[in-house]
Amino acid sequence: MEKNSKIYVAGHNGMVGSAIIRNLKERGYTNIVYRSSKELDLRRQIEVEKFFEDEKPEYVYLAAAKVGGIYANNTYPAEFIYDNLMIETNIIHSAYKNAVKKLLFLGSSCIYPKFAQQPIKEEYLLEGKLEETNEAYAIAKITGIELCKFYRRQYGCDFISAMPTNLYGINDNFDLETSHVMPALIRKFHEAKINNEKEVVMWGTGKPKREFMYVDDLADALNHLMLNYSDEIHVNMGTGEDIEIGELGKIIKEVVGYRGKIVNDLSKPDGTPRKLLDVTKLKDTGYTHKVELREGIERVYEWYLENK
Ligand code: GFB
Repeated sequence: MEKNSKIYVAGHNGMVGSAIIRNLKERGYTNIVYRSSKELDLRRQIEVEKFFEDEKPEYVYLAAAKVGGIYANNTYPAEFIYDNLMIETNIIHSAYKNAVKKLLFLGSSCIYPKFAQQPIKEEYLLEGKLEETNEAYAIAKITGIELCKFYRRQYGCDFISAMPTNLYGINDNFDLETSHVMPALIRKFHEAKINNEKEVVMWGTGKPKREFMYVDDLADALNHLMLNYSDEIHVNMGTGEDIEIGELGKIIKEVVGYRGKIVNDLSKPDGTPRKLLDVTKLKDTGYTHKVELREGIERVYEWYLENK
């Protein structure tokens, strides 16, 4: 990938897409194209085909997706499977048709079986039943991996896939219904502090464990992969460390400076008990994460205060 190669970042307004663009610019890439979802509806084949024919990007980052936390995944499964399947299929097929030199597809650690052995190696894909709350999203993301694999096998396309763990960072979605746990808790603790509320409600038992990666670390790792990896097996992206959700709540509470109580809403689902990724493959390419959890939370809270 040359500094003036034409690079298309699909999903540039999202948390991940915007971090990829920041990292590409830091690395000196100058020819980046993108379209907002208003300008280009990636679910519409005809629009995607026209975009690729007109723009002829050489490199593609497929970071566009319908994403959300446990409640959104569980409540809108038809939207999660339809939108993601259409986006992936349209972009991957158009990338093949227009001779894209390399494409990087982004999935999620929820593709693995609910009770996968920990830490989860890439090879454990499709070895067991999925977690029910995000089955629709997981099926769509597994299909994306398989599309890249089979386009590589049949047509020789250099399409690779990365499976990030739970991500957090600036430009996240802070809507309490559709967001992931990290932005939800930052907002809840902050609002409780400002309004002198006695307690903050956390969903579920607080016992599930999650691994969190700061989005700028992910973006750096993705660009590292784009330059150093070419194979049909997808690559796990994470830090190799996880934490109980209850413990995460305590750290966010401290960072925000909230002094009240935490209570658990047991009517809300826990989701998968644990999904710690085995990141040996990523480390073997020479990459390790830089931002530790507490520092990352402090950065996001600072950003939230300035941008909420
Ligand atoms: O981040 P989260 O929504 O997604 O929830 P998943 C993680 C854990 O935090 C769950 C708990 O056990 C939640 O019950 N939690 C506690 C909360 N309080 C809250 C809260 O206020 N809001 C939220 N959202 N959670 C998603 C998948 O799973 O993660 C997606 O549904 C995707 O498909 C994504 O894989 C990375 O980690 O459970």
